[in-house]
Amino acid sequence: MRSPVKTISLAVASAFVVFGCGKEEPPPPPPKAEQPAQPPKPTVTVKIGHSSPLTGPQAHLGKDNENGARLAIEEANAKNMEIGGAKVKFDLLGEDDQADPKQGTTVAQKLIDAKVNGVVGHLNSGTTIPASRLYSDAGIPQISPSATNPKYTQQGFKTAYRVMANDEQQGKVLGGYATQQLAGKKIAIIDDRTAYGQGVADEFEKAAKSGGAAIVAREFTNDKATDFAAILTKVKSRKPDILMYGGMDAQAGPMAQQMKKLGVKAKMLMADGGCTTEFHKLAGDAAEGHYCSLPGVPLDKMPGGTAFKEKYAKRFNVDIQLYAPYAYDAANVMIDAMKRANSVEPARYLAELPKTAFGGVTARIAFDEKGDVKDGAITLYQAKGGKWETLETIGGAAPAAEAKPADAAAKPAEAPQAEARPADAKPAAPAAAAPAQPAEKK
Ligand code: ABU
Repeated sequence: MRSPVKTISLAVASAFVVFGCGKEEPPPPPPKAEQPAQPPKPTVTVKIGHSSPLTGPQAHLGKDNENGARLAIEEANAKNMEIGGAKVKFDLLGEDDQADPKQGTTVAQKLIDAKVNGVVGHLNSGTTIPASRLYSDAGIPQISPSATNPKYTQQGFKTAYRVMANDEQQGKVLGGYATQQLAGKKIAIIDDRTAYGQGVADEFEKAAKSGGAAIVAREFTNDKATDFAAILTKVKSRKPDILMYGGMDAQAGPMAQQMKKLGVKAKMLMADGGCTTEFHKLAGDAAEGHYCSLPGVPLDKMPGGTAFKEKYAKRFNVDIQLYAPYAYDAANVMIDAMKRANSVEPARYLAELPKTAFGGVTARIAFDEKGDVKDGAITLYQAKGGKWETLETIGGAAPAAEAKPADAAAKPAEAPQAEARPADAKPAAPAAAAPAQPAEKK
């Protein structure tokens, strides 16, 4: 018979063997149910159309625009974005419209047939305006980086946007500068009869007249011309103190040279089309002392501006010509709207464009009810020692700290925010009013 003490000791000992010494593992958990393999996320190709002159006298500008848009797209692709639950790969479809209105509509139809999700372009007002009707009919959002004729956004198309101040604003600033700061009394005007050249010259003329100047000559040429002797001889006989040219650098450069040769003493004033490094190349030392205006604040005064300049030069092995930063901003604004809409479908992300509040390298970009950039600044430059030297910036958006995005969701996650206007910027009166509500396209 077993003694009770022995029995208890055995029980304790066996309990120690089973649980106490830890040598025996607890039973393994039941096997997990097999996880179903996740199907790979689909990749959607998003086609962004781009159109500019890639041949002819403005090819250097057209390539510059295309490069700006390409850089934005390459950067977006490097981020491996997902939109609407799919991986997206952006593809740039670049077309040559030769700065020709007819070719502009041919190219627009080609891009529509290719089922682009949006268009960055065109470069010229003369191509952008007729193409905009086709994009509108097809419901494809279009953001022009550089077309400045007011008509583009005055047609009532919900699809038409631009990121550059228009010629009404620019002509007014140039006209005011000519009559006030430069005290111009007798002004000659030449334009190239394009939608941009004639349009900006008309706006300048109105402003110069209301500033008290007399228009002593109004002549015109075309955007392929290189010989201006006849019109400059006529202009010289009227003894203007200022000659305003509405047109592009390919004409402005040789015109400046011929002015010097013929002894036309007037100071030349141009809007953005002449505000290029190419103008200096073409005009040589005849460029000295002339003026130009360019929408936006100087790139090196904008957050991300200098970095953009360096990235651009490294990627393309050339310096920025003129509108590349605007094309970069236009493409980024489009991608930003797709992200906020969580859709690359034109109809879906188009609804987000009016709510844009994007810190670009050229400006803090928000749109008014027509699709024009709000509070667009204009900067004036003078040719000195072979380059454009900044004089002053007029107008411009309020600093980001004050300018709230239209809504929280509209705030871009990755883009730099414009933090400050350059020190020499003069805010236009309405600039203090930060955009509070998204502008509904009318
Ligand atoms: N912004 C001047 C050049 C482009 C245009 O034709 O409007």
